[in-house]
Amino acid sequence: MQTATVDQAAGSRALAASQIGAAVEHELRAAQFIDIHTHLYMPSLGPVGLWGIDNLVTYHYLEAELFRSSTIQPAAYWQLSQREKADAIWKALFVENAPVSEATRGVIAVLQAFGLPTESEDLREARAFFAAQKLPAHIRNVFKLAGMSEAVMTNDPLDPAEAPEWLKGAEPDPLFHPVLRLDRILNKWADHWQILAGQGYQVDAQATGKSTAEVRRFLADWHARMKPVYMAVSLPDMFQFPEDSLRGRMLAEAVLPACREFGIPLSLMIGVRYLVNPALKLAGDAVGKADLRAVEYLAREYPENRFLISVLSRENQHELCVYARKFANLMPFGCWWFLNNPSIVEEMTRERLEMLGTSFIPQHSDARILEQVIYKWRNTRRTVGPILANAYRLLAEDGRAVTRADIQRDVARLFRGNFEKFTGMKKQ
Ligand code: FIX
Ligand code: ZN
Repeated sequence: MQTATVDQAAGSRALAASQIGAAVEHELRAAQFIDIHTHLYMPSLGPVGLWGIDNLVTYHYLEAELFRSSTIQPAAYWQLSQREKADAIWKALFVENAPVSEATRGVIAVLQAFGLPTESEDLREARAFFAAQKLPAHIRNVFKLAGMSEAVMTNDPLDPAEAPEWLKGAEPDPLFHPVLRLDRILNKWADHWQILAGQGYQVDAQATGKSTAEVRRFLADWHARMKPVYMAVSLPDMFQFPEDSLRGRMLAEAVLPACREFGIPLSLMIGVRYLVNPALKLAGDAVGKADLRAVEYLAREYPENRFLISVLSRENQHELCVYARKFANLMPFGCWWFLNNPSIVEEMTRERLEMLGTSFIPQHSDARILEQVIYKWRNTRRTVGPILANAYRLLAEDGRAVTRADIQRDVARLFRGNFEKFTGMKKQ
């Protein structure tokens, strides 16, 4: 019989309680994660992808924080060039104040990762460094620093900047997975139905007649073009389903059947209160507690569909865990947006582990700028590590030996396997 390698022997040996923390840290660091929801783009989609220091510093999270620490008003800010915006944010949030918020500290972590100064009065040196980077090699380096193998994109077939790149025939990229994003159809039909009509789909303003069938044909055409790993939509806190509305009919008659036909999940990100402060533009959205009975109905009445679910309100998290215990076709994922702070990530990850074991997806980065994945995944490992270690220590205390092989398998399931199986990227 083939003798077990030293690794296998070591991996199958019971860990002492004092060894568990370091073992978890090691396995989290060694694992290559899949980042299951980002706003990053493969380079073959052209200049839509954001990267570099000026984009990092003008991230909408930081724009919101700027207006609390500077006298500049949004109207005046939006008149500035991007460099002037970045200089204003750097001065207010990084020079005049300590960058202790999650999003400001993240920029510091990125600068540190590239060996750049983190206490400069200006961005001159950082700008020179990023200007010297060649994107494809830079992407590979950033993913390596972040400990991730692939990023899942957000691809909008009605985005005037992105859609033409797909129609030209954007080259697939093994580091990126497409997602068919549906917000303009499901939430902004009035502003977009004429684009579909202009492309030959027989749709109208009220989505009557053949409209939902034609939207399904539109989805089929873009599924063939993009080959998305799932379809996705962001939904308001007031989202209801079933609902006698245009969105309700589009979901029931076009989107859900299409996802079943193509064997891919539908990602529902629920709980946004859009533009509560329109003056802040992309930074103007807020959060509202949703009625998750819509998720309950979808999971129960559409058992052939699979749903990736992320909810934005901290108050919805526990009930989402309960629903995930009732319905295996629900996959809770991530600590989304205003939740992606260690104090809340800790609470959410602990309750998910306690109620779901390792059958959920702990995190996604939601990165909009390439280099953000470096700090967002460093923070996830930093926060989730001790929580996982505690769970294993309790298990050992209660009588079941924990091995490094256990930890390696569980980390792979949490940060890759659950997603690969739920989307069908990897057969069950
Ligand atoms: O709908 C979404 O994909 C949200 O994540 C974004 O719209 C949001 O602005 C964001 O980037 C949050 O992190
Ligand atoms: Zn997002």
